[in-house]
Amino acid sequence: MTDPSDCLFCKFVRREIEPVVVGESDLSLAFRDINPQAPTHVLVIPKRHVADAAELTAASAEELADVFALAAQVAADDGLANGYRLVFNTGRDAGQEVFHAHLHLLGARAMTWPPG
Ligand code: DGP
Repeated sequence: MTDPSDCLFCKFVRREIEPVVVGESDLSLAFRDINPQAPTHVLVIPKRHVADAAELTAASAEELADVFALAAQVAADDGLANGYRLVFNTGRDAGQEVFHAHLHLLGARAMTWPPG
């Protein structure tokens, strides 16, 4: 497991490194992805360190719900009235690279299905 003191996204939460923050609650933080795959590409994370969506779900329904609520708030703020995509890459086969759970919010372009 990643040590929270070494975790990039924990450093964002502690503001040791400043991401481009677009939303925040007591439990969650939303910031723009450094390598955007859509005009809107935001990552929403629980402030507490958990590795992935499965761990987040097992740990706290409140924190899980808060991540989704903040994503909906950011989508509304970004004017994504025509829709958007929410993705938790969970584990290496899914392409997860950062092992602090994060919900991708993608929007402002038409999406294709299935994802690669
Ligand atoms: P995933 O593959 O699901 O683990 O997605 C990790 C995402 O994290 C990826 O879309 C790029 C993003 N990311 C990685 N490093 C940084 C960073 O330093 N700043 C920001 N804002 N995003 C980052």
